[in-house]
Amino acid sequence: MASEKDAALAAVPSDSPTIFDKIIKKEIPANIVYEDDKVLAFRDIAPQAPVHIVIIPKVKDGLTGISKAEEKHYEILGRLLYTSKLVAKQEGLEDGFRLVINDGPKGCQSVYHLHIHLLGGRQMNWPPG
Ligand code: DGP
Repeated sequence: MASEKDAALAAVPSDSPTIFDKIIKKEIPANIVYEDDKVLAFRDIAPQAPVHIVIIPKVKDGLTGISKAEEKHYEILGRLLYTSKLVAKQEGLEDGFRLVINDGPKGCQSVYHLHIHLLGGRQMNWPPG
């Protein structure tokens, strides 16, 4: 099975629909842990920690990644961060957790629909690889 890095290097940055659109439309199954009218959070298919959740905007609006953010995205960016905190609490991560946003090939991004990774349930290391 290809590594996450291989997947990221093979991914073509574009604004085309991604696998996350299918998850949003419930066309493919996902283990959803939080949903409201603007944000969806579900367990990562390739978890890198005991808790690994992906938090996404339901409408991409050009946000293929954080590098494409514009002023019009202020509200949704805030909601995504705030939802990350809510989900961390829901998951019982009182002792700490990590939020990650990968961007572009060198940032190891493989899905071009902005997402925040919420990782927890183990001791994190620094610096990341
Ligand atoms: P990134 O490498 O930052 O673009 O993260 C994309 C993440 O999306 C990666 O950790 C694996 C996850 N992922 C990809 N496809 C699926 C899927 O079909 N279902 C779920 N639950 N997660 C997926």
